[in-house]
Amino acid sequence: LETREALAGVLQQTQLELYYQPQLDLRTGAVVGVEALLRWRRPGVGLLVPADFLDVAEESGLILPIGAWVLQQACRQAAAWRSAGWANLIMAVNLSAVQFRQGRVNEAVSAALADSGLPPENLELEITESILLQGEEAVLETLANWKQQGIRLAIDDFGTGYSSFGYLKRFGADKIKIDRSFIRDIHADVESPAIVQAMIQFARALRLRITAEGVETPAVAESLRRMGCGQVQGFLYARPMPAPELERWLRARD
Ligand code: G
Ligand code: G
Ligand code: MN
Ligand code: NA
Repeated sequence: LETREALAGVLQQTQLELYYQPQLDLRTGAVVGVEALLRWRRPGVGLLVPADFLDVAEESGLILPIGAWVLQQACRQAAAWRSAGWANLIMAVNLSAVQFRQGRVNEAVSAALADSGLPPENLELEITESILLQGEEAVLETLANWKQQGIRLAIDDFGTGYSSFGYLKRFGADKIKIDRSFIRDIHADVESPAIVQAMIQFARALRLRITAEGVETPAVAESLRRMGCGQVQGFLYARPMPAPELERWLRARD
C-alpha cells in the first residue's frame, strides 16, 4: 500500500523517467532502434526498475496514466531525435496486458502520435504473448488498426508463453524478441541453442524480424551471427541509458 500511495503521485511530481537501450543490426552494427524502459526515481529510495513497482501499478490501475505518459514521452523523444538527424530510429514501447484489458490503449497511442508528430512507422509496440492469447475481438481490432496506420508490432519475451507461430502471422506481428533466458543459456545447455536456431528459421520463413535480447558476451553474439539472427540488444552493446547519454552514445558511433 505504501508503494501504491507513493506511486499515485509520481506523474505530478515528475519522478518517472525513461531510459533507452539500443537495438542493433547484428551484421552491420547499425543502430536500428531503441527500447524505452521505465524508471522511477523515488525520493529517499533511489532509482527503481519496473520489477520493483510494475505489479503495483497494474493492480492499482495506475499503469493506465503511467502507460499514457510513457507513450507520450517516448514519442516526443523519438520525434526530437528524428529532427536531430536520426530519422530512421525506431522507438519501441512496452505495453502491458492491463492496458489492453482496462485502458483505452488505442487512444493513448493515437494521442502520443498526434502530440509528437512522430510518423507511425517510427513507433514499435512491444506486446507479450499473453495479450495475444486473450484473443478478444477488441484486441484483434486494435492490432489491425495499428497495422493499418503503419505502427510496428513486436512480440516480447518470445518463447516463454504459449502462442504458436501461426498466431503471429494472424496477429500481424513484424518482429519477435527472443527471451533473454534462451540467450543466457545458449552455451549452458543443449536445448537453448536448438530453440534459438528454430525461432530464427521460423521467423525467416514467416518474414518476421527477430531480435535476441540480453546479449552479454562476444561469444553469444558470434553464435547468434552464425545462426543468422538479425538484431541484437544487450549489455554487450549498451545498457539502458537516459536520453542525453544515449545521444552521446549515438554521436560517438556516427
Ligand atoms: O530494464 P528493465 O528492468 O527496465 O525492464 C523490465 C521489464 O519491465 C521488462 O519486461 C519490460 O517489458 C517492462 N517494462 C519496462 N518499461 C515498461 C513500460 O514503460 N511499460 C510497461 N508496461 N512495461 C515496461
Ligand atoms: O521488455 P523486456 O522484458 O525485454 O525488458 C528488457 C529488460 O532486460 C530490462 O530490464 C533491461 O534492463 C534488461 N536487459 C537488457 N539487456 C540486458 C542484458 O544484456 N542482460 C541482462 N541481464 N538484462 C538485460
Ligand atoms: Mn521489451
Ligand atoms: Na523481453
